[in-house]
This record gives sequence, structure tokens and C-alpha cells, in this order.
Amino acid sequence: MKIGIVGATGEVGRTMIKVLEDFKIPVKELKLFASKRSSGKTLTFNNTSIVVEELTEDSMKQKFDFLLFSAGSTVSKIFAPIAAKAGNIVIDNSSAFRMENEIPLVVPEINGHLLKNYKGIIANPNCSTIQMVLSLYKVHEKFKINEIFVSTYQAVSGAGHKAIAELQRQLAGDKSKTIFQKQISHNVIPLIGEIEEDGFTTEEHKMINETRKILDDYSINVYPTTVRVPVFYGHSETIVVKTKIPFNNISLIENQIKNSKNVILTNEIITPIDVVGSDYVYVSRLRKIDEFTFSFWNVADNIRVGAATNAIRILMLMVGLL
Ligand code: 11C
Repeated sequence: MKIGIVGATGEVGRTMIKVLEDFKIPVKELKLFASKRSSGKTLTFNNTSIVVEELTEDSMKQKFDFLLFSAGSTVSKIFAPIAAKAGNIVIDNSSAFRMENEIPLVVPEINGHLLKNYKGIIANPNCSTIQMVLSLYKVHEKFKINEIFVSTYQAVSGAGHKAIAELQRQLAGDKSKTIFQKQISHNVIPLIGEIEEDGFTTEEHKMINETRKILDDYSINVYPTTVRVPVFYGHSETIVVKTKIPFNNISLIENQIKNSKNVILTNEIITPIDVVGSDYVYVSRLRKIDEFTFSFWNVADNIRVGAATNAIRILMLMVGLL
């Protein structure tokens, strides 16, 4: 396969390269693209050095089997349609196209069927959404989710290299701020994205709207509070779910979660550090509140499960490798 990665030098772009290696994807040619500033850098794929090229309109008109985009929505809005018009399949990690009706928003384990005979732009969901719906899709199948109350504890890597550097700098004593509105070291910030008219943030709206689209059920109410914590990698979530159909015993919910693909239910206490580099979502502290309500702790590597791995799994499904 000929694969291109747009935004190759970013946190997700670099991890996409690593996941292609880890999953032994048969790549014949890998082209890496980034902004003019990052072009000329060298990255390694399967022990071969690849020079990063500048992203241009012409470069997107070449024929690829897959183009993976992770350079933010502004770049995606300009270049993904050019690549798609040239006949390429684009897997886009930005929020640019996620809510467009004709664009599939895909978590392969849940709604991979949408990719059958599909060509064009495919949207990869937000990281905090992916890890939540993976833990819940089987519960929804059997008990029909009514409401989800979720608080997130999101790692700084979700906001990219500069955010990681800001936490490192602040931990070293320089408390200047460029990415986060408040000091992030030794602190938590209950604001990710911008606050909108209804009081919820853009990140919270992504969790609401994307969950409904992926589970294909617009009756589900989601009430998120998204919070940034001084963790480098791994998003955590406390989730309270109300179902429409009662479950007498929590073991029924346990069974649904155990049967969910790429989800591990455990009695151990799982923390973000424990899951770095993993391609699974970890569910723990599962407990019943009443016969319609349960609660759990949900942790995953936000850059892998929440971005790069989901994108590569979309690719794998489309070529029959999943
Ligand atoms: C964060 N979830 O952790 C955000 C980053 O729409 O793909 C991902 C933004 C997106 O900051």
C-alpha cells in the first residue's frame, strides 16, 4: 500500500507511524507531510529514514491507497477535499467533517459497516469520545442507554507538543502560560475548548454529538464536564450511565463490557501511566447504583486508542486486515 500521513511530525502523526509498524501493515511506500516549518525533518519507519515533505495541493493530488490526516481542522478543511477529489481515501483525525451527514464517523468495532464500498473522507472521532463509546456500545445494544454523565481527566498530550512542553516547563519552575488558561502543573483546569452559549464547551459538545452519531441513537443524553489534568499521556473518565432497560444484576453489565472488542474489564486499579502504549480501553471500579444506573472508571491511551490506533484500524478494516 502507498500511505501518506499529513501532520506526520505531530504527536498523533508520529504515533500513526509507530502503529503502522506495530500492526505490521504492509506498506510499500510511506510519504510524510507537514507544514513548511517541519519539512526537511527526518522520521524513521521500519528502520528506514523518511524525509518529511511540505504539504502542498499538488502533493495531495497524487494517488494514495490511504491518506491519514492529523494536522488540525484548518489544514484538513483545505487539503482533505483536494485529496478526496483526486480519488484518495482520507482518514481525518480532526473535527472538520465529523458532524457532516454524508461523512461516516467511525469506530471500527462499533460502526465499521459504514465503510463497506465507501470512498472519500472518513472522520476519526475525538479521543475522549472513542474510549467512552468503546466501553458502552455493547451495553447500549442490550440495555439501551438513556443518559451518560461523564467527567474527564484529560492528559496534556491531547493538546499537542506545545502543551506537553508547557507542563514540562511549569514542572521545572517556569510558570509562564501559552496553551492553557491556568497553570496546569500541580493543578486541574475544568475547561477544554471554548465555552459555548449553553455553557458546555466545544470539547463537551464533541462528546455529546459524536456519541449520538456513532451509536446511531439521537435520544441519548450526554452530560460531560471535560477537565485537563497534569498527566502527560492517558485520558481517564468517570462515567455514570442510566439505561432504559433495567438490569437486575451488575454481572449483566459486566458481560456486555467483557464482550466489547478491545476493552478490558478488570478489578485492578488502573491509572493513565498503566495504559501508555496500549491499544485497549480499561474499565474498572464498575458498580451498580440502582437497576437502571451504573458507574465506572475508564482509562485509555488518548494518542493511540483515541486517535492513531482508531485511524489505522479503519484502514485495516477497509483492506480486510481486521
Ligand atoms: C484534547 N480531546 O484532549 C482533545 C484533543 O477534536 O480531535 C482532540 C481534539 C479533537 O485536548
